[in-house]
Amino acid sequence: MPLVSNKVVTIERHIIEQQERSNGATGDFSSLLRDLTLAFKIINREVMQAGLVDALGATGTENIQGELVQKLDAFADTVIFRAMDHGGHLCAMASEENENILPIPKQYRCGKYVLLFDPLDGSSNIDVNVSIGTIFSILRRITPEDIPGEMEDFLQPGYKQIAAGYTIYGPSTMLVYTAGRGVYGFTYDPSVGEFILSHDDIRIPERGSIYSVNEGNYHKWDRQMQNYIDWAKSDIPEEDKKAYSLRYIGSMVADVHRTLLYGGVFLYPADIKSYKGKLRLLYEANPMSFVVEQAGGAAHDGKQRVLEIIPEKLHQRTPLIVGSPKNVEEVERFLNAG
Ligand code: FBP
Repeated sequence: MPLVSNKVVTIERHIIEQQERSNGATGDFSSLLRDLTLAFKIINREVMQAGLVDALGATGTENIQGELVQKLDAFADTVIFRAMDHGGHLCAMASEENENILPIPKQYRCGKYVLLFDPLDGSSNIDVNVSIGTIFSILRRITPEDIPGEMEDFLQPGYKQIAAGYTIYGPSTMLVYTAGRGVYGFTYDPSVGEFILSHDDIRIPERGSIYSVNEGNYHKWDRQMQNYIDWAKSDIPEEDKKAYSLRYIGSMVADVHRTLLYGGVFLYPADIKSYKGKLRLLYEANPMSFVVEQAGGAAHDGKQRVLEIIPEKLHQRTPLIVGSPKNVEEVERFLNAG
C-alpha cells in the first residue's frame, strides 16, 4: 500500500520541527506533547479491546456534570493525569471528570503550563463501539512560576491557548492538533506504535452541505434556530440551494472531525432545558474552536466568537456553532434575524 505522505514524520518529530520554527522554543512544550501522546496510546489500547476486558459500562459514580462516569472515562482520566503529573511542564490540570483543578503532586516540579482535558468525549457512545475521543487544551500560566497553579491560570479566553487538539478512537485512531501554526493530523500505526503524519496542513472547505445537530431537541429551540434548521434541510431553487444532509454521531469529536474534513456546520445550541447549551467551554468548545479556526473555519456561541468568551467557571457551558466560515455565517444570519 503506497504511503499518503512523501515523508514519514512522527508527531514528536513534527512538534520539534514546529518548535524550531518558533523563536525562543525551549523544547519544554514538545516534551509536554510527547508525554500526552503516550497517554493517548495507552487509552487507545484500552478502547480497542474494551469489549474483551471489563472496560465497558459505568463505574456507578456520578461526576460534577451529574453524569454517570463510564469505566473508560475514569481510566482515561487517570492515565492522562499519571502521564502528565511528573514531567515538570505543568503547574496544574483540570478535567471534565473532576470538580476542582488537579494540583501537581508535591514531589514533582511545577512548570509553566496548564492542561485541560475531556478524557473521553462521546461517553454515550462508548458501549456501542461508535467513535469517541479525547480533547485537550494547553495554556501558559499567568501566575508566578514555581508555585502550584491556580484557578485564574485556567479561566483565560480561548484565543490564549498555545495548543489544542483531540484524539479520535474510530476505524483508525487519529490525533489532530494545532500549536497556532496550522492544523495537522496523524494516524496511529499500532504495528510501530507511532502517530504518523497523514493529514498535512488541514484546511476546512469554505462551505459544506452537511449540518450536524441533535434534531431531537428541535422543539426546545428558539424560533430563529428552528428557522435555520428548516432552511438548511430545504431545496430553495430561487437561492440555487439544495437541501443539506444531516449527519449526527453524538460524539462531538467525531462530528467536528467530519466537519473539519468535509465542511458544513456542527451545532449544539442553547435550548429551554439547557439555556447555556450542553458543551463545556474550557475543554470542549475552546479546543475544538481553536483547531477549526486554525484550519480556516469559524466558531461562535450565537452572539460572539467562542475564543473571545471570558471564562468565569471551570465547568461552564456554552452554545456552539462551529464549522466552515460560510455555513457559520448562515446560522448567524438566522440567529440575528428578528
Ligand atoms: P461527554 O461525552 O464528554 O460528556 O460530551 C458531551 C457529548 O457527548 C458530546 O460529545 C456530544 O456532542 C453531545 O454530548 C451529545 O449530546 P446529546 O446526546 O444531547 O446529543
